[in-house]
Amino acid sequence: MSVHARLRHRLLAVAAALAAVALLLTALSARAGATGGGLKSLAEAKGIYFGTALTQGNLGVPALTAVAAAQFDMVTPGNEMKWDTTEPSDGSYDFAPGDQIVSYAQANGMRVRGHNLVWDSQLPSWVSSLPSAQVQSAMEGHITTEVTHYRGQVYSWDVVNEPFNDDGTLKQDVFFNAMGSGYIADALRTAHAADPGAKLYLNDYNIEGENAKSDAMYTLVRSLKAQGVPIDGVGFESHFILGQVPSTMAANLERFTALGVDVAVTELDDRIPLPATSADLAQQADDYAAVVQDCLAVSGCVGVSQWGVGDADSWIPGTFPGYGAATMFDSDYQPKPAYGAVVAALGGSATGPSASASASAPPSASGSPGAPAGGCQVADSVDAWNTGMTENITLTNTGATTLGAWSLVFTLGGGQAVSSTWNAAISPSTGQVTATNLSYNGTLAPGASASFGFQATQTGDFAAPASFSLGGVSCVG
Ligand code: G2I
Repeated sequence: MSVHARLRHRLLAVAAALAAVALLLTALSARAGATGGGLKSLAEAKGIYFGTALTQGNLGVPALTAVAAAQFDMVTPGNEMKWDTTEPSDGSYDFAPGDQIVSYAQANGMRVRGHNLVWDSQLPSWVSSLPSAQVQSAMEGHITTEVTHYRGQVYSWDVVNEPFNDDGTLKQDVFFNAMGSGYIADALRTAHAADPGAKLYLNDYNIEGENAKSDAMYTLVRSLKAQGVPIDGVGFESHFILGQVPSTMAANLERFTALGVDVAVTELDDRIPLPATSADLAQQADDYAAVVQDCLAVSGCVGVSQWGVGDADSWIPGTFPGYGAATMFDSDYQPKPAYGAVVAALGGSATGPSASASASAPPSASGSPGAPAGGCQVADSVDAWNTGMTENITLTNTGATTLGAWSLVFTLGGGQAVSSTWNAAISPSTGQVTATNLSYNGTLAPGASASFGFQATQTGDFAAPASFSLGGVSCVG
């Protein structure tokens, strides 16, 4: 071979290798069902962030960190910045676990929500048993040392965490008992002095809708603002139960922003009584979409964070026995319907899988592709607002044979036009349409279900899709 021919041969080999890598990466992202830039790039295009909680243990799980790095641009340490970790005994500090989370975040282009400085839980006993006269200096010393350590490295601090009882009274914890309600202003002023650049938050749960507890938080924030206390934001934890996202959430967030503070969804999850059915997962998709839509509807809502990456990492099963499946990713880090619904709510479409659906044939199982070989059942739910709607559909194979692929035909209401899809390809966008499985959800054993959905624009007709059929046979509603 001449020198030129050898060079050409080598270049071709390199080009072929690069093409193979590109193909592999495309296939991998399609399998993950992820949009190219993940939730974070869709969120950033809307002017918000999308975060997750991470613990030190999580950093050693490659499947978890792959999803975290691809999807999220904000990290909250799950436990590593809490008082019991950072100052387990008086004046002796350990920032190594928190530093590890911060390094991971920095290496992956993510910001950090510092969590948290003052809380009655995960509080070492040396603090809770201090004589009242020593509590203020212990609190101020802890805040000053920790905030100074992370100065310039955190986007925000949850300065006081969960100060309220559900009835709107302040918890009678060691801080309140020593200093009265003034401990909150004191904590905020102390944090501000240590890092004037960090956004300072109060964070709590069960304040997402309008109720006695959120009224109390509202009154507190209004009074802090009136006194010139440095407070920048309120965190709404958003630990929801399936189907119970409060309808007043957007209005509630809005009233806080009118006080001149940011708001954020800080610890989102949505717990399901186990085992989760496909209808539950469709409801969960609606719940997640509703929360994201509520944040997007409020101009001072700066971002949404989920509490943990996948169902395997969630605190829910340990704290609420019988409940789980609370996140957007299953225990193998595969996206659940809630993920697709959030993608759609953020204005994206799960293009990865759609693109690959036509390119790669679904794995063939017994039964001819698309033929019902028995029957089908469809459960659907629609969530409409003035100009749009989100629809989640669960198709169940009620026949006796396994389907190797499926194509579900149905009819949209007048004026509805599909703008984005998840877990299926849909065409055309109006009138009678066909939803076709993607590469990863074509196989449906008898009794098995596939959930998919779409977002549509509409002009006043909110009607759910109708006349479902599979292979020319009508499905049971
Ligand atoms: O409880 C859920 C969250 C509610 N809002 C504040 C968050 O900080 C809180 O997070 C959770 C962590 O996800 C859990 O991981 O806070 C729990 C404690 O209140 C954390 O659980 C604790 C366990 O209870 C301890 O037994 C364990 O030693 O985690 C500790 C560290 O793994």
